[in-house]
Amino acid sequence: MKVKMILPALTEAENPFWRPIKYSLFPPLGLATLAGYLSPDDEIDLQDQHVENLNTDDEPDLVIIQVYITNAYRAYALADHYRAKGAYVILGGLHVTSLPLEAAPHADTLFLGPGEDTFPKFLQDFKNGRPQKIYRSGIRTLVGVPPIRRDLIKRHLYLVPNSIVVTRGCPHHCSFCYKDAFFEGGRTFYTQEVDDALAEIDRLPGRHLYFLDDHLLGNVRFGEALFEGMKGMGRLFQGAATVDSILRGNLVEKAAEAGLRSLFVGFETFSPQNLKQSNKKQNLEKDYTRAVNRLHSLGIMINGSFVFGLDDDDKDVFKRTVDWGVKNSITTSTYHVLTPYPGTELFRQMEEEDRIVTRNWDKYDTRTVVYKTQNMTAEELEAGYWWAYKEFYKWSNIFEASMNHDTLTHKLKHFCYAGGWKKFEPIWNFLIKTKNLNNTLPLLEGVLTKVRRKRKHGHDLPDTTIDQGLIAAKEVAI
Ligand code: B12
Ligand code: SF4
Repeated sequence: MKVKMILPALTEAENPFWRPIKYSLFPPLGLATLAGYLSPDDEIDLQDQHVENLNTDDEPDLVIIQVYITNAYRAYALADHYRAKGAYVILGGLHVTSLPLEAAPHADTLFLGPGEDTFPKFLQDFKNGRPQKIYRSGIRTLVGVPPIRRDLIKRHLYLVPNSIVVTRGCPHHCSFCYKDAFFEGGRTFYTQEVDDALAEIDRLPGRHLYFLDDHLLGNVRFGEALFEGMKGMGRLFQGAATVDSILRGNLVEKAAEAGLRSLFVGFETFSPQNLKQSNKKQNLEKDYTRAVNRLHSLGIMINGSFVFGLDDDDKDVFKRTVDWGVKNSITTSTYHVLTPYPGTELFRQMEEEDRIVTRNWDKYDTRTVVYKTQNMTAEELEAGYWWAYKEFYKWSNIFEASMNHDTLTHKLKHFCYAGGWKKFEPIWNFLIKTKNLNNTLPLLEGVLTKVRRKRKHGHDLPDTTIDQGLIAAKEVAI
């Protein structure tokens, strides 16, 4: 059977907000996961519109499309195109799960929730000529899942080809998060078997890994076993976790020993009222600065996530948030305009209060205000969002944030990582155009490497070698 799998672009390349490097980071892991259930005899073409032009002149038997909110219209157009040609088209992913009635006219079959239980069932039914119109995920387990078909991923087109997820979902229930809607009808947080996760890690070439799990430190027992198993593997990795998991116990230390070098942390807001509004209980009364200091003492860089536009925010929130990030040496910041995704508790509340101002899903990109704001106008909120990005990534602020670290190498590492991510767009674009992006991986690995300086008075001095990064940089053939 000829199978086409497509991840339509989340933003069009013509869009002024298209940032090639951001969309060339990770391969389409969800689709490669599903491909594991197909037969080795199937002829599979997996295309990711973020990094390649789609070939739509082909004649597949089965078309599988992953639908996110901001690629929904592109996904539906592709689905219509292939259905008109007689292909059987199936749609799944976050947006289809939130709004199945919207997606239904564009699909032969819809999938709600994760695909590990429903997709193999569909394949069986499809083979028997009796596919159902809709499959709803109910069984939530990762036990016995087949290996991800990484052979279908065009590794050279990505900066971070080694993305991996070893858990699904999250133990928390923030009202703006997609998670509860997507995992409705079953467990909302579950993990792989540790041995399976370690085997998957072992299959990945090179040193660098990026865990895309919503909350890598969410299950302490699983985390402990995973990091114990990873010790001695020589890996460097990045991941995401909550403030409270950093402050609690010593799992984060174990992660650091296993190679954790940078962490995406959901700070989101400093206002207790906003945290309550978002049901983000896990951040309430937590000392953010202590969490930051703990990560820094372990040599872990921080990508802080912040949301603007919650009801307790006013016009000062932008400056306060940027100043705090610079003062606390946050390496990179990701700012979002609050976005009520359909299916979430936040969307339900806003709809009830008649605050949703547009249902054009292209605008649900966390850069655009799509609801009636309080305490500031939509224009002020968007302007503040852009100002925050510009301000945080000013050379002077990158410099100041770097200089707040204790050691010279920490300072340099911060400076290179933040500057490299935001200040060298033309170089990234050139590397992408010339298909050399993956060659810069040694540079990233160099910046993330942690080494031990010579023993002094019987203690290891943890340090990070920027030198290795610079040496690696020289080796990169541009
Ligand atoms: C990687 C990633 C990206 C990549 C792109 C996607 C990619 N290459 O896969 C990049 C970096 C570009 C990206 C960008 C953004 N992202 Co993003 N991203 C992710 C992330 C971290 C991992 C995705 C992943 O690989 N998951 C693991 C795989 C195994 O799961 P999966 O993809 O969901 O696939 C499974 C199911 O969905 C299902 N399935 C999916 N499709 C189909 C189809 C069929 C037919 C079937 C049967 C099943 C099926 O089966 C798969 C196996 O179970 C998720 C968080 C997460 N943990 O999922 C956020 C996430 C998807 N991103 C999110 C957001 C908010 C964004 C941004 C808006 C952030 C920002 N402020 O810039 C931008 C988008 C910009 C824009 N214009 O829209 C939100 C989405 C919220 C929502 N309701 O849509 C998420 C959920 C993060 C979060 N916790 O809020 N992102
Ligand atoms: S902690 Fe993060 S992933 Fe978990 S529910 Fe909240 S926003 Fe979603």
